[in-house]
Amino acid sequence: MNAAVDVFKRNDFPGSSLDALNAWVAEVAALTQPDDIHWCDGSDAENARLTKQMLADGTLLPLNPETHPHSWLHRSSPSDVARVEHLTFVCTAQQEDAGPNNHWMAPAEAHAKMDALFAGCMRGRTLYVIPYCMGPIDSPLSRCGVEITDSPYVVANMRIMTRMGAPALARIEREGTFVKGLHSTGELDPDRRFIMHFPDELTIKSFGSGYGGNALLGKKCHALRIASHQARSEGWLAEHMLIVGIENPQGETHYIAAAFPSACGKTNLAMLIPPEGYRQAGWKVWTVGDDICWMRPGADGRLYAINPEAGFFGVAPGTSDSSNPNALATISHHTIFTNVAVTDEQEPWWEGLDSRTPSLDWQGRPYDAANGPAAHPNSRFTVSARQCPSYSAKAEDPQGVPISAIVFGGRRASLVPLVFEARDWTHGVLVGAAMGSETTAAATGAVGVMRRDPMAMKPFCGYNFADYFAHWLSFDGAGAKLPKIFHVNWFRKGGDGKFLWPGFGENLRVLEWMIRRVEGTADAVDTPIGHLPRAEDLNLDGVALSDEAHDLLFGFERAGWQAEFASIGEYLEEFGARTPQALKDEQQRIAARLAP
Ligand code: GTP
Ligand code: SPV
Ligand code: MN
Repeated sequence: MNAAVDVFKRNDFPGSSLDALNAWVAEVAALTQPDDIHWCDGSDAENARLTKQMLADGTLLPLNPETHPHSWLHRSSPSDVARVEHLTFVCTAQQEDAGPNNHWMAPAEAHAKMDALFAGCMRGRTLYVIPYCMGPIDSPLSRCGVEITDSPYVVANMRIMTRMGAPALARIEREGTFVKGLHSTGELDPDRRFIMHFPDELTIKSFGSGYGGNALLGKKCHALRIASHQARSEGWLAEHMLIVGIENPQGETHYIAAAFPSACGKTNLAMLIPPEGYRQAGWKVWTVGDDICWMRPGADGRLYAINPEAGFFGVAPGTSDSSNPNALATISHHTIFTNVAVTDEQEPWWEGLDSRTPSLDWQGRPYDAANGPAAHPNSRFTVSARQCPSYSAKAEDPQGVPISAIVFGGRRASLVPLVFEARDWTHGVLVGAAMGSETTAAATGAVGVMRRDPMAMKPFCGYNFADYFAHWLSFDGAGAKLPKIFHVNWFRKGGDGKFLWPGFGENLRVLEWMIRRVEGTADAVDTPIGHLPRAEDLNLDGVALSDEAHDLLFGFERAGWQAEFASIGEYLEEFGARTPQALKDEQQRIAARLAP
């Protein structure tokens, strides 16, 4: 057993949560039979040791140290490259509490199934104990967890993505509660792979995958599925949202939280660089978070948000000096790349980066266009948020940032205009609940299929969506000063199949309109689906839009929306009597207004 065990084993605090932690570690070790146990302290020395070991055994491959210092490439198993929604379960006592939006298994059955997989699985391996904190260490909004894993790659990623190690352990000792996450890569066999959540026990068991959201348990498993469940009973929200601060030339900053489904633009919007004219005028953009947002009402009635993560696990393809220069600067050193291609000069490469041709594809084969893209479409970078040039000092503020606007959005090739504003909170919750988007490579399965993805939480809500919608509605109480709610669509296509809106940095033009709506200084037209800007209500200086683009981005298509609202009504029915009446009423009110 590792000497570090004794450093942290604190049996001299009987009844403290470290007692519970020690007992759990001992129980897991008895089940999984590791050769060694290592308690992670999060130190540089520990990270250097693990990196050396992973470089020696091929888990990590070196990249060009001149162009990408302290950066490594990891190639995952080709059958383990994305989240697996069909193998992800929420195990509540009653199936109805998980809802039709989740796969469900009875807790006893799920534990038995998982414990059989975990039995003896760490023989010949080291068991790593990773204490971590989601959110700033000293924030009342933060929550701690401990992940046990046999993957050093997971340790290295969790060190970047969370506040990991000794300070988290100290908070766990103080607080007495933590989320238990047990993970093993197993044999990486898709037929022996499950991601199980036990929200009532604050427990996660994940077996058979080493990839992203399946294996870095602080992220989707803890900070969304378990946390959403906790948030419901404790009166807050755990959301799949970026948080960005927009500073106007007067030096005032509005914070915006935006929920887009996986691979639909959160990282990009969180780091956007203002268009030239905006930069000259003095606009600035501050990144608080790119994937997850925990919010709760403050004493003044406003919603305050923290980013529970400390790093970015971002999509590589499409990241370039023109689309997202901040991301490119962020990942120029101390970055782990997963499933990207490499050039002759050992530099990481992906589609959309530049015009070079890579030498090896994501599987390490000589690049051949006949094999498909060089980088996997869901290839990613893991990097500390502190390396981001636009990282906001407020991201470390224990109180969080006040949210002025909430934005929902998806990939919609047709119908949905560039932006519209909900009339009030209830309408906004319906806009979120009715969100639709085309599926992406972030999860295994078909790509480009339109599905409902309420609040971008379809794969991540740890309980019945009907109860989740009711929870959202419940924030509209006495004294609440809630953000305005908007919907955007950066992905509307024209007759030629091309995107009509330039997107990326130009999205600031839409955010400015939202902020001016919040301040009461911008116009809009009332339509049945909400308040729509006319093209002249946005600053479009320097943007060349065709007549078709004008019509489709700012237009309202009554017939199409009638069909959309019929489909939204059917969707709400899927949750039966549990769907909040206020939401059904709102859907019917709008459907009636849409009637010819
Ligand atoms: P997850 O990390 O999976 O949750 O994804 P995300 O929501 O952070 O998405 P991300 O910002 O990484 O963008 C995903 C893909 O969408 C990339 O290929 C981007 O280039 C592309 N994208 C992002 N923003 C825009 C935009 O404004 N317009 C267009 N056309 N594409 C965009
Ligand atoms: C997503 O799919 O929404 C991600 C990547 O952010 S993962 O961590 O794999 O969930
Ligand atoms: Mn995500």
